[in-house]
Amino acid sequence: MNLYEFNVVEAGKGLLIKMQLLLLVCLAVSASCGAVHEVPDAVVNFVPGNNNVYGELHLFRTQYSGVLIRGRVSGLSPGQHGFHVHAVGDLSGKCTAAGGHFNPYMTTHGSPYDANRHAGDLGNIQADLHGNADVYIHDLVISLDPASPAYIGNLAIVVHQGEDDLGRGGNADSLKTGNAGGRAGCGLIMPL
Ligand SMILES: [Cu+2]
Ligand SMILES: [Zn+2]
Repeated sequence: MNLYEFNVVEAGKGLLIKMQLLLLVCLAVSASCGAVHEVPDAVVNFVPGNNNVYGELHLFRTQYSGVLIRGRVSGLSPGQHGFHVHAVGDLSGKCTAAGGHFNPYMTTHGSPYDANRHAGDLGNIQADLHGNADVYIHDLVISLDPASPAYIGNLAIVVHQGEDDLGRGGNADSLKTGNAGGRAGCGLIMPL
């Protein structure tokens, strides 16, 4: 083959290798590559409650149902922190105006993996020694579809000072709040 033909063949090989690499990166980054578009469907900016919490979350509608939440919450104490969607999109009074857990199906409090859970029950997020919690949650109960009873647009996300016991605390409050304690910070779920 002449030099031109050689270059075409090599260029083709290069492209194939690039495509294979892209596929590998795609698989490595996310098991659901392609299911999630990069422009978020909603964002949350945290404001302080009882702690000087800050941070930003991006929320994505996922392909069939549910919501992917990813981002970082900072200004927490190290350890586990209850993390919920609350029923009222009002952050005033150090997050107390956000009301109780978002509960459109009138159930008891639980873990995200329980059949009996508030729609807003997203479990705990883990803060490191610097007080930063990286969040990556794919929940199938909450929704960013305005037609769903579990639509969370314009509601609030609250991060608590303590750990959510996920309904296993053995007392009445465990089945209401998870005994997650005060409200460290909160943010409005703003649809884009
Ligand atoms: Cu809460
Ligand atoms: Zn709850």
